[in-house]
Order: sequence, then structure tokens, then C-alpha cells
Amino acid sequence: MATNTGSTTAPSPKFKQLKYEGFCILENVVDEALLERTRACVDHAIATLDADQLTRNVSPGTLIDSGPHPELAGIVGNPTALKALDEMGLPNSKFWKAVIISKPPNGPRLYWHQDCLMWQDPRSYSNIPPMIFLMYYMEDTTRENGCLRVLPGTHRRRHVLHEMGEAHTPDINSIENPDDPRFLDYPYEQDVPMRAGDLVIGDARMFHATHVNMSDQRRTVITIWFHPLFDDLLPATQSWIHEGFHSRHDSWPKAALAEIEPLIPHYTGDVPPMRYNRFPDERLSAD
Ligand SMILES: O=C(O)CCC(=O)C(=O)O
Repeated sequence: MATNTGSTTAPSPKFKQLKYEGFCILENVVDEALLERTRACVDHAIATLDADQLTRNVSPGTLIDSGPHPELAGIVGNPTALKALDEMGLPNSKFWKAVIISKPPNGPRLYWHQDCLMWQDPRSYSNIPPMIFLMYYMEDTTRENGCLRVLPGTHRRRHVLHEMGEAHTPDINSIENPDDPRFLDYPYEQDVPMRAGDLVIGDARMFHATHVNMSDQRRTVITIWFHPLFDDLLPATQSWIHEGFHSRHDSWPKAALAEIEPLIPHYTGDVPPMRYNRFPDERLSAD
């Protein structure tokens, strides 16, 4: 399968960091108006949240799906971020879904996990991520209010955490076992404190987690899932992204869909969607 970066020029420093470490940060990519609009959407989503949802997902936080929240279209389609991705050599990104993840005061750690769902696709064993996250924090984050933590390099190297179970199952999301080793510290982990208005782009294959929110304020991130170089993914992967997007967002108002128009996946073949697969096979080694 031909996989290229879509660029003939030298890779940018940001792309190099994403390629070797698994993440990079872009500063000042959201203006105050867009932040305010997104915060209003977050306020509404949290106000109408079913109380059980937070109990079931106490480790990550609210985990509110983008489907019922077309006001997220502004931040999802943020043209500054899309231009930056193109310039980094990751054009033709398609949108799967976004999630509003709000950690209440004293919200616990989020466990270590990676979110790649297409480990059967050869792209998952290449230097071009099959799936990336764009995380926009609504507040400045620090170790005190539960900032992101990452394990650089784990997107391309096998780690002991790969053997520790699947992410986002009910038991780990609800912290059935507080002694689960996915809540521990690991050598070489790195804090990623963020400023509201900046953007962290990460490879979905990289292990990431968060600290406890020890503050008395909630701390919210919008996680947005993109699939760069969509046409280079396997047909079954494209078909799955297409279905995941359209089943959630086709009912968004026309104006919201217009804001994300370049990101809408269109798979026109007849291959059925893949079955999601969160586990790498022997093609991922520890070297
Ligand atoms: O809450 C955070 O800061 C990180 C969220 C996260 O890990 C995810 O969306 O996969």
C-alpha cells in the first residue's frame, strides 16, 4: 500500500516530534470567541448529563459523545488546526467523533491507555498515524488539576502496558480495581500541561493518562479523533470511519455540517466496516 506524507518538502519540527515522540503542541490556535462558544456547549452538555454516566466513567470523566452536540462543529472544524495538519504533511484528515471529557473537582486519575482501534490495518505499523487526537483544553492545566501525561515513543514500540487489558471497558472506566497497574507511574512518563487556546496533537497509538484533579474546579478537554490520509487506509477501515461519523452526525444542522465539510468521510465502496481492534499484533516490537 502506498503511504506518503502528502508532502515533498522537509518534515516540519512539529511533524518530527509527532513522528518520534507521538505528540506535539501547537500554540494559540483557538481565539477567545471559539473558546467561549465551546465552553457554552460544554456547560449545556454537563448540565443535561445523566448522573450515572459520570459514575460509570469516573476514571476518564464525563465522556460525552459529540453526536447530540452540533455546537462542537466550530472547534472540530477549526481551520487553523486543519491548515497546520496539512502543513505538517498530514492532509486529508477525516473526522470520526469527538468527546467532551470533564473531570470534576477531585476526579481521579485516568488510567494509561492507547486508543488505536485499527491495529489490523498496515498503517498502524507505519510512521503515518492511522488515527490522531486533537485535544483542546477549556482551562489551563497543570499537575494540580489533572493534566495529561504521555509515554513518548510507545506509539511505535511495544510496552508492558500493551498486555494489561483493553481501554474503556466498564470495569476500568468505573475503577472496579483501584490497584490495577494501569493507574501507576511508569519510567519516562511526561506531564503535558496545557494552556486553553493551545492544541495537543497526539498519535492514538501512544499511551496516555492524566493526573488526579486536586483543584476545586472542573477541568475539561474536547478530544477530537481524526484519520489523516484517509484514502490510504484499508477499505474496511474507511468504511468503519464513514459509518461511525454518519451514524452520529448526519442529523447535525446544515450550518454545523458546513463548518466541518472538508472533514466528512465519504467511503463509496461496498466493503463492510472493520471490527474494531485495540490490540497490536507481532508487527509491533519492543525495539
Ligand atoms: O482527559 C484528558 O486530559 C485526556 C483524555 C484522553 O485520554 C482521551 O480522550 O483519550
